[in-house]
Amino acid sequence: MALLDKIDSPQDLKKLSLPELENLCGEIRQLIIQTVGNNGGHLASNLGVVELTVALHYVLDLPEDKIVWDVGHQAYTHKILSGRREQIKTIRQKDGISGFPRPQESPYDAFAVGHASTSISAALGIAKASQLMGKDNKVVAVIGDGALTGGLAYEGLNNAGRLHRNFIVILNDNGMSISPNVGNIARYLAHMRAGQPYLNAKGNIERALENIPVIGEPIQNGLRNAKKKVKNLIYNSTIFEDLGFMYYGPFDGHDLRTLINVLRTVSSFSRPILIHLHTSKGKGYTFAEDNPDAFHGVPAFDVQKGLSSNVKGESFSDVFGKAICQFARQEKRLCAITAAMQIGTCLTRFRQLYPTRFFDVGIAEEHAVTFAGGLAAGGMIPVCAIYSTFLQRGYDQIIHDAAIQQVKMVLAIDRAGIVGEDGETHQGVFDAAFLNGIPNVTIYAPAYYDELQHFLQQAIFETPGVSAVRYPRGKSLYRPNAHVSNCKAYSLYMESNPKVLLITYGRLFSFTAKACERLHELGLSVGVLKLNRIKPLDEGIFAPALNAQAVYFFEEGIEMGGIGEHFIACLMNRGYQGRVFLRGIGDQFIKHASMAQCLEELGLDEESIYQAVKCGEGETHD
Ligand SMILES: Cc1ncc(C[n+]2csc(CCOP(=O)(O)OP(=O)(O)O)c2C)c(N)n1
Repeated sequence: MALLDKIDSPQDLKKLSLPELENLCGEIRQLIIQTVGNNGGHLASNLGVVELTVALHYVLDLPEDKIVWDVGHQAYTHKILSGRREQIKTIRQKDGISGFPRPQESPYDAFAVGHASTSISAALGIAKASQLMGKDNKVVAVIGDGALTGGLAYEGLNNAGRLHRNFIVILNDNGMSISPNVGNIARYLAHMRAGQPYLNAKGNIERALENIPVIGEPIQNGLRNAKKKVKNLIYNSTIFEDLGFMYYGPFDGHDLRTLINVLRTVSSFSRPILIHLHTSKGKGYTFAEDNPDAFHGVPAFDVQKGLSSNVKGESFSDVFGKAICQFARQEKRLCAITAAMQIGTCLTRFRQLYPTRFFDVGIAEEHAVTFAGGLAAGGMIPVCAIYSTFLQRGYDQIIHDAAIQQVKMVLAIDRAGIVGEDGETHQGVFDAAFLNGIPNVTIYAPAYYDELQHFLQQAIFETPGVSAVRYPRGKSLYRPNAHVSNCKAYSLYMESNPKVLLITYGRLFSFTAKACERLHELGLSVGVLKLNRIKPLDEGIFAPALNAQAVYFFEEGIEMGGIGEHFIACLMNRGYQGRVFLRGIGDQFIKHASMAQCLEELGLDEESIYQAVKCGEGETHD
């Protein structure tokens, strides 16, 4: 890593020649591949923006100038070049650096990110603030073609087009979201990239750049002329120009020389600019180039062997994917909707079997929910499979376009609870609380695969209104032999009328049950109430709690407004006088670490649950 060892800040980069910069890109790629091989993370997207990031760091004056990365999953090169080269080996690990930009981590990270399509709006706000404060720094938003399928991106473009200052949006177009990109904007971009007239025009642009050794006015003219040719040959104008941007591209996003020249040139324009780059996801690592969707986000893997070395095993998402195919065979009105997460939510098989009833709507969770509302109003039974964290985007839609409509739809909420390494922006810890207050919504919280299948079936075939079935990331955990789930609204484990009642739902049942077994061995009268339907709470649920001397509620979700708080309020309303203890997630965001480490830190692992009850027990009994 001869060159990279010398780069401690973007200033060091500026000392390198173009060939050195090109070699540096190779070194960065190796470091990223090795790091993701060791730690897991987002590989293909990062390999696609190495040259772009080097060019940005080379041309801009960071951290005075600002780069806002969309999603932020592609910012590894940015981290490596901005003083975090050594720390990159700790990425996504407990106490290490985050897998996404975080201003708390570095002044080079302009905006915290993890969810898609925010970059243009955030960068516009930063640019406007600079303008109001009399600064003339450059502000750049880097957005992928996938993130450009999200409505927020257009809200940003719509407003940014009116700006009277330099404002650069870089469209990193690789034709891929996680899976191949969808929708007509994707087709439009593909047409711009690959159409015959474009190739001629692209040749002209590249020739213009090739032939002009100096930076500045001549290149500007070359770009303008080439752009006019593109315009005249194919379009009256591009959508971006209609929105008030000067459009330049498409350029080869791996051609460092072109990138540097184009960036230098447009940096002097006092207008919003959109630079369209064509990049390859996974560039430089054959396994990822051949299979960019599989290498989008990966667990640790053997760099020499690729992903084949990983044996994954069944997960909740797999079980959902199989179950929904089975139900679709029985029920012809059943539709499945994903917001660009076909692979993650395991809907690939459904797409193959029922292509007309499958909808990948792009990174558009708001649309997904409202579209589902429309499908339901039209007589279909939609199932929206969305990760808990991304469903936050669709909150008003759940209220306004689903619950108020009194239509029947199912929200299959994947990654509900702690997700681990993706960290703050991705933890699925809000959904139970934010859904709990919405009328006409039923929420199921299965802890095991058969329960997921059962409650999904119930939601699809029986429950009226909006049903949410929420299930965690990964595999099902410990299941006590003696506990036979009856798939009712709740079940009791160990003792049906214990003095100490532990209450929980979802994955935490596994830990709570184990803790309960250990407490039982100490001779305590203790049992677990497992909630399967967390909204509405069944009246029968309160009887064992009212009889207990102490009630402990453990929740893998936020405490404030959560199910535990609601349960305890219900208990108090019924005159409960015993001791109550609630442990959920307090007023904080949960940083990246493994799922187990996060749960331990939150006091929601088996040992912490055991200790909490063991220590509190003496006060209430004897
Ligand atoms: C609101 C939201 N929904 C879903 C995701 C999951 N997600 C992360 S990256 C990604 C694809 C992004 O594609 P693109 O913007 O083209 O970037 P690329 O990875 O291709 O470089 C998706 C769907 C997300 N981060 N945010």
